[in-house]
Amino acid sequence: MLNLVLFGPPGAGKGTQSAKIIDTFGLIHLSTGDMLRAEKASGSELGERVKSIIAEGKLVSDEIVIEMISKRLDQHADANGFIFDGFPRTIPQAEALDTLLAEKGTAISGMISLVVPDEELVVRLVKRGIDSGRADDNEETISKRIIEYNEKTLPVESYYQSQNKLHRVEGVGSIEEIGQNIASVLNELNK
Ligand code: B4P
Repeated sequence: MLNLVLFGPPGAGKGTQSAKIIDTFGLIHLSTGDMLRAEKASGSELGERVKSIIAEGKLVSDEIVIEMISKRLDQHADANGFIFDGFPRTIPQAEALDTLLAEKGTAISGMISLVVPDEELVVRLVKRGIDSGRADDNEETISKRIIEYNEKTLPVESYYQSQNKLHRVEGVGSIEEIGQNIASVLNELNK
């Protein structure tokens, strides 16, 4: 199985690059951001609870996102592999993912960490906010998301580095070029 963690700050291009990778490598795409937005849109009780957390640029609780991922892994028991997009975002989430995969006799193959400077992230996300109307893509919330990322999420990169699974990829350039650089890493991991 090829199980990939696609990592990076908000707006690094995780969602954008996932779309390309799933087609090429036949992986199941699990994006906690997409799952949480679907909950919000459905008007469920969980959706109501996470709405204000996302609007404030904070992270949703580990318990909620781990439960969502666990359910999806069970639903796709016969998958070729998974791409985890925007998950894990904290060390407890990374530890929980290792446990869930070990229970299924598999493990993370590697982490791709997209490297993008803060100024570029703000430009991209403000533009997306204007184009798509996503409520958390405004300058104030974007700054809070970047602070939250630096405090709680960045340590996850070291977690995978200590397992010799970290692969940093330059996240500035054309979407195609970045996609090719990611594909070269995945081809190595898939051997
Ligand atoms: P996410 O949905 O994961 O959002 P993101 O980090 O903003 O997006 P991503 O990096 O995928 O950027 P994209 O490709 O779209 O999270 C949203 C919120 O959900 C979080 O703030 C948090 O509250 C909550 N959440 C999610 N997962 C959680 C978890 N595990 N634990 C707790 N809370 C969680 O790219 C952004 C823009 O850049 C796009 O407009 C794109 O077109 C553009 N772009 C992409 N690549 C480009 C390139 N090479 N050049 C120029 N522009 C590019």
